Amino acid sequence: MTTATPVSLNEAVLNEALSGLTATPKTLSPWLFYDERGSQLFEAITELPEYYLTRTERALFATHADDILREFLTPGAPSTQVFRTPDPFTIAELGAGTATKTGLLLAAATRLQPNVLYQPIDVSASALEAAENLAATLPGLNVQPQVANYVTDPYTLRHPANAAHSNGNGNSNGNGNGHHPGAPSSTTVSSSSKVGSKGPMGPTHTDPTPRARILALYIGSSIGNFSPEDASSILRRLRSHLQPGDALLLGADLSPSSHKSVSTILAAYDDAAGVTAAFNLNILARLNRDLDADFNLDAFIHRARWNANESRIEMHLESLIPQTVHIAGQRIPFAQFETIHTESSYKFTDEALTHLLTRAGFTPTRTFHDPTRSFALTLAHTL
Ligand code: AVJ
Repeated sequence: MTTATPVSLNEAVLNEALSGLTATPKTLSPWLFYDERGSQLFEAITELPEYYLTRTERALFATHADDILREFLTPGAPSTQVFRTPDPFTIAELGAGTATKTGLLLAAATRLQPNVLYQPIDVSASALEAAENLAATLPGLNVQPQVANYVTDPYTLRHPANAAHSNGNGNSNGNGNGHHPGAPSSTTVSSSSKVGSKGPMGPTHTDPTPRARILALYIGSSIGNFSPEDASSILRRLRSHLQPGDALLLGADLSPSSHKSVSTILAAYDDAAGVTAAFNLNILARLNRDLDADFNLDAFIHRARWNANESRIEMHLESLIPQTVHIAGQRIPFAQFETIHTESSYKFTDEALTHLLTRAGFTPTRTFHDPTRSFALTLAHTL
């Protein structure tokens, strides 16, 4: 339940600030954005007219929740078939936060299977409380949160017990309420059950033993904050927790195209109301608060740039004047126009996503796009 690093949070903030600000060029890591104030500002960003990412991804869940689950459980099955599954399954989520978008998928999951385990993983315990409240609104959903940083801490993904097996008639019998997916079910079905090769479960489901599986969610374009190398290692690490038949749903923001201009993307990181500027500057306010640093917030300005070579938005804080800042007895000199690089948000082509997933040991099976091809939810199986 705790992070693996013994250092206190403030010590981690100090280490990050000193190493980033004494480097050339100066950087600060995006995790520093998310203190209490920063988390509030990020929530406000997701509601901005310019910030299309959250709203677009939510719409994809609203439209395709059933399609996503069908494709996960029965790859290639036609969407016209009535869809029920007797197999208990887990939905795990890296960086779940408050899990507002995930609610749409969880609601669909509990409609087709009374035995769903939801495992949100997040570094913020308070965010996980909100995720846990989903359990209250969705009967039959078992929530097992884990406080962990999925980049640096160990985490576990649990398969529900394979023995648990309802009668395949879906959730109408109500036996799922409060049922623990990890516990064996009282109803078992013989190996001659209809869950075979011809039924609505599709041709791939030939094993007479129900298989409890994991669908891992890594959504919200969180992957975009990491360099290609780090993104690969996060996905490879996730892959090592999964078995054949499990799958990953990756949510990623897409590169500029004929459907989507660079200026649309830039506006999402430089909104008219200045909320993103406040979010970016809050990183300096945080260093003042937590480390007693003396940044003059009026002497820095928010900058968002499109880096075409790297296919990423970069956020910087630019020093308007030559100045010296003090942190924990250290002098940090700034030249006029010098910047601190605070965040990269990578944007992906479908090909880049396929490449990234394939290198990490996943096989993309289906991608869900919004009509403007701004955002992608890619379902990838493990083989
Ligand atoms: C939370 C990483 C997906 O990169 O779009 C929003 C963070 N930064 N506005 C993103 C963010 C500036 C966001 N992610």
